[in-house]
Amino acid sequence: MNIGIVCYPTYGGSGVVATELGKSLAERGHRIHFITYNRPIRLDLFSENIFYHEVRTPNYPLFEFSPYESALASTMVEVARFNEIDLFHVHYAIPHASVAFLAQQILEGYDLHIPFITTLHGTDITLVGKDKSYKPVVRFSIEKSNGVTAVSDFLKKDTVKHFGVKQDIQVIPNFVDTNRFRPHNKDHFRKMVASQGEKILIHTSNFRKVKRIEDVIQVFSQVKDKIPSKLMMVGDGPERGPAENLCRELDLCEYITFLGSQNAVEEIYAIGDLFLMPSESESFGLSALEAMASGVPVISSNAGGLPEVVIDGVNGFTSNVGEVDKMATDALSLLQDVEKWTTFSQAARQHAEQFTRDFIVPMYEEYYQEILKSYHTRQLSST
Ligand code: GMT
Repeated sequence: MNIGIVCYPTYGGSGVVATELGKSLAERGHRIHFITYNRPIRLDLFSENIFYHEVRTPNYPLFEFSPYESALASTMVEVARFNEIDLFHVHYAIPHASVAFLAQQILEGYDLHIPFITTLHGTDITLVGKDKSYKPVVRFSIEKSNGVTAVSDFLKKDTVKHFGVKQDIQVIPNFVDTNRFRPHNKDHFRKMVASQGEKILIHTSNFRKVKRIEDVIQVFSQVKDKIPSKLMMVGDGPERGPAENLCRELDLCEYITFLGSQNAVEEIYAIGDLFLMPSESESFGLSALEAMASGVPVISSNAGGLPEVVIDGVNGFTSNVGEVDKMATDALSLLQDVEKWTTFSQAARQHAEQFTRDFIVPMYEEYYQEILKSYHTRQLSST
């Protein structure tokens, strides 16, 4: 199949999922055309089945904002016309779903009939999508999508509740490459980070308000008061500056390392003892899943779809948003009890195996076939 994938190429979870999906589909013999405004961050390999088309948004003094939507729709049209695209798969509804609809309409004029599938990832529904500045377009473009998937049951329910869409939304959870993310002994690296045998706590995100970075530091502060420990902060974003300030105020700089955005996150998870994710809202929590596949138990909030990934009292602990004291107590209960930690670590890996790439990617392939079939059947009956 020739598939056009549209996504944000940055460090956000939706771009990671889209890129990993495209890479897996290419390995399975499909020809994948990524259409993005930069090379996707995890698109780090050469493959005869992978093509990358950059969306260029030429500027003009009249534009306060470059018209990304028009440039993207035009690129999708060009890619479809000359590469025999069978289907578009767009990730993150805003603005990719409405742009896909526009591209589809333009392509009809060339007698090309190409369905598109929209994958909802989280903030496109739970945060940004609900804003009245975007809501009518988000609802319209979901309804116009030929297929819609959501990364968790929670997200599906939230979409139906807030947008009242009648469409059948297929839940296809996020996935992890369990060969790449796995528990392994990295003693030398561990000693570099924690030379005195300190426990290592990890947080990864795009440092947005919704991630509650302050809670990460407050939980760590309480843990560090009780046992020698270090915190590794991976990623970057608007909340990094305020987080670094808080570390200075709490006199914790010596114990916390801000690593910035990293590609080889599996190396970091492999030396972790706990992963912290106290998010205000989280449709799935892909980085929690990657940590779990590496055998790292998770301390998280119970927001959104997180309880579908982190099973409270089994492979980690969940708490209400903002319950910093409880999160710290739960963290200590694992870090101070080797036997309990080992049980949780094994359970984390086991649970992550249910979301393995080889199991989830075929679900997308089946869904593509289903949508192609129903779309073309409808096309035929309308002519
Ligand atoms: O806010 C982010 O974490 C980025 C955002 C994105 O779309 O790039 O992530 C969302 O999609 C991820 C992949 O499906 C999910 O794992 C994250 O839970 C989700 N983020 C939120 O819901 C806040």
